[in-house]
Amino acid sequence: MTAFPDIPKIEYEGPQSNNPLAFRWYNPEEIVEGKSMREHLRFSIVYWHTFRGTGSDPFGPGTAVRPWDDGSDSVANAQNRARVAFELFEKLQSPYYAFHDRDVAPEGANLRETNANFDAVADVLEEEQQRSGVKLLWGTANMFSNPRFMHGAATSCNADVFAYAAAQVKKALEVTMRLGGENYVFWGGREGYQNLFNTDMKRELDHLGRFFHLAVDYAKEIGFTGNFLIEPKPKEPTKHQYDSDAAACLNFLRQYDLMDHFKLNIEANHATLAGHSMMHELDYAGSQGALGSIDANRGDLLLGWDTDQFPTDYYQTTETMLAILKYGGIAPGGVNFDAKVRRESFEPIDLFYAHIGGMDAFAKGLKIAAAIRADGELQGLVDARYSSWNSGIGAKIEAGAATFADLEAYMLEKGEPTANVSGRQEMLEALINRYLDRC
Ligand code: XLS
Ligand code: CA
Ligand code: CA
Repeated sequence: MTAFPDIPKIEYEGPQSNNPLAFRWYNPEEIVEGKSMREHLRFSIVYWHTFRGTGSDPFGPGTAVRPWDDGSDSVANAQNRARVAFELFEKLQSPYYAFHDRDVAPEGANLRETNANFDAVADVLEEEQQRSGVKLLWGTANMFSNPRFMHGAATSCNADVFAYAAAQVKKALEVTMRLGGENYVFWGGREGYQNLFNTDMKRELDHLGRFFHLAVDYAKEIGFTGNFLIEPKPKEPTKHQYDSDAAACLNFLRQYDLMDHFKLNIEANHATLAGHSMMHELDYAGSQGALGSIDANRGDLLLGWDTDQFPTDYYQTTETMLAILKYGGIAPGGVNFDAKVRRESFEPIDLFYAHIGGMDAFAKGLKIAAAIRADGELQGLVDARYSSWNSGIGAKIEAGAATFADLEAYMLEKGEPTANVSGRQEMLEALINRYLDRC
């Protein structure tokens, strides 16, 4: 039984290919900076958009045609869907996938039944992982869709909801560990507020800190050694999410003494919603040793919400790969396509076109970034820009060996700073384009 009878395994055909069912840039075995593209990019496909997305929007119902799905909430349908998912992962040569607990298995009448459903589908996921060699990049718990989470999960005003969320994460961690998941993600779906008049922010933040400590303790207890990742997002569904951007997350982790246990999962569309670029968020996290993984997608310049579109812009993938290479790679994280096909792209084959385009855009971004690094021209200009810090007064300040009084004495003697030099922004932007042209 195949769900995609007309779609072959997607192979690399090179940049000249006109075949939309072939890779033009993603050549898994190709070596870049001493590692294969497969190892650099660690692509992952998400279960939620690709297998549970229907194309519905606030103005109309789903449009997606998914012949393998009987539309029911049965465990049998979920198990069958899991087998179809692995056919797609394999055909796209994706080494990883990621899921929420509720994407893969339906909720039952109570927590006990829900957990049993999850186990029954995890049996199939385990079997399919073993058969295909596709691995789990990360698991997570959906603590935002069910109405019980209307006020949040760990930050709910209702203590019972905190307890339910704890039980849910406990189970999701167990299943993630059973499936060899290399990371576990916390995206604070409704961990924020709509209105401060009814919100005790301090108490909610304390509860969130407590929740993460409980997760760390339980991971230790069961021997889960994967990375814990927090995924920043500034808003949607709440007007303010506590994990609003990389800086807010890192401040929170420090405040609650969690820095040793968490890194960040940076998503492109969330960065732009926060008023930052993806490169900014990656640099912010990376410079503090907290870059864990990325959710690869993009927003739309003209739409102010989380559109989760597939990344196709070479400029953005180049920026992203420059940051990833700068911080020594993304493993054990990956490039996870948290992206969905548009409502109008309703046929199964669109799932393939979308991922191929995204994978190619990242492979090309990797090649461009590696070429920029190999020539060293960009880095040379940055190094020169900061050269005043390498000796003399700059080196003294960096070493912590200069007081305010020393600096005053230095400047009284010198009179005026050495003349500034141009930042050369336009020249550098043209330089980046040169590499985009040539790769
Ligand atoms: C939603 C988030 C979500 C997380 C996983 O905006 O991107 O999908 O990645 O819960
Ligand atoms: Ca995401
Ligand atoms: Ca998103």
